Amino acid sequence: MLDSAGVFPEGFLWGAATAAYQVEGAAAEDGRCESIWDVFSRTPGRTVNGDTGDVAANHYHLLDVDLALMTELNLDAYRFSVSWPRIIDDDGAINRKGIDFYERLVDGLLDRGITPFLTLYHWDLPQRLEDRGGWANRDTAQHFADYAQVVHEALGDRVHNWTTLNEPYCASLLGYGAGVHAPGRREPKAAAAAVHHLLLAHGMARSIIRGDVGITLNLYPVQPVNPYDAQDIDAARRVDGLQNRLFLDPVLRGEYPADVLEDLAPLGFADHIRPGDLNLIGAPLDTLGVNYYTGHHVTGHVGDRTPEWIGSEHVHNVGRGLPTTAMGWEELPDGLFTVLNRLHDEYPRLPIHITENGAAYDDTVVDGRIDDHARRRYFEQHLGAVRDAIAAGVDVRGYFAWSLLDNFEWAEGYAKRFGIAHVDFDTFARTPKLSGRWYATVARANALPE
Ligand code: IFM
Repeated sequence: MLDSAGVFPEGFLWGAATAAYQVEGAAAEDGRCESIWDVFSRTPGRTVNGDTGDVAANHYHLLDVDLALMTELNLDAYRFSVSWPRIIDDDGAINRKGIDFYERLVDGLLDRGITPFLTLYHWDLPQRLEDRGGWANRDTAQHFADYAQVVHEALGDRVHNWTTLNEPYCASLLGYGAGVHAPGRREPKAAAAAVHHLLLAHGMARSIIRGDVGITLNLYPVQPVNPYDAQDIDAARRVDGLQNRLFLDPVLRGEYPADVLEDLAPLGFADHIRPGDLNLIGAPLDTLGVNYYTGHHVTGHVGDRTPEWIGSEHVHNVGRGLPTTAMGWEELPDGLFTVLNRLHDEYPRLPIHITENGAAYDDTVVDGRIDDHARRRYFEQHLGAVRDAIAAGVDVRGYFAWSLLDNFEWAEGYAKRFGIAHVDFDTFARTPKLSGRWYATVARANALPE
């Protein structure tokens, strides 16, 4: 519990997060093979300016610089993802050089007293597996479990905190349904299959890994535009179903929500579920990772209502006149409190880590400084919501700012900057922004300023 207004519980972890494809670069070095994001981003028209993660923030070559940056920012913990295509080569063999990189990273963190939080899958599926159907193919779950075992054998003696998947919603529905993320497929049936196979992969990996194991979900409060309008109410139910409950319920309760199963029936969703799957998927976890950015305020008066609706843009947001970030996402700090309280009230309770929270803004560099007051305010407001949730009894153990560095923001390329440290993409110089320096003081004090 909190002892005074702005103070966080003792031992609360202050971290920052990145993901392999977004920061590492070195896409064709040391035996790394192609991922779906290499292929997708090189396909004309898929990313803003045709940007790719080939070089990204050059983190692979600037590891020591970035470790020093973490120390400068007073981080207790660093959340990163392992690149599957660096670990297993196209012949299915273990790539020692890929493992070496993560050993250097983990050892460097431990030497500095920074706790590693390792995510096994942050969207960079090896392209060779996509060529065999990707996440729409059940076999991919077994391949993931085999890869998880390799990483666990290499790093399990030093890494205690494990996340199986990051945001399976995006990997399945945005990648295979809406087609705006890799592999860029617009196949609602494949998207439905991908949901289950990703969750199965989570369950299989969970049964292998020892330590503190969790999954990271991107969660949203969802409200109907008109709470008295049946179509808006149903849209809110469906969006909440797809974004939140389709992932929370199997993982935390061992069952899919009945209404979502019904919505997805025309896509043959249930045909993918085999006996025993939900026992694996619903095996108890040690923590839940929550990524939070914004909320949804939805209408049911526009959009596709055919059985294939999950393949289209299925969230029809209506602005509430709130400030928005450069992504066009409404700033809704109270929504983080709502999400955390909902977890506390409606699901079996377990420790929670906020594994991502942050915002893109159009930063400007003036005399070498990036005075990103809007981002600082965003962090302050959202951390206030976390603190309020803890005061209300929710067991939140840590918070990871997204992101440590400006990086490759997927389909948005380098046009959107989320870093608490600025990256000059010509020189790769890192400069802590005002928000980063502020975050460092909060981390050191374990408290928000009065
Ligand atoms: O950059 C992404 C991250 O990879 C996953 N969560 C949301 C972030 C901002 O869009």
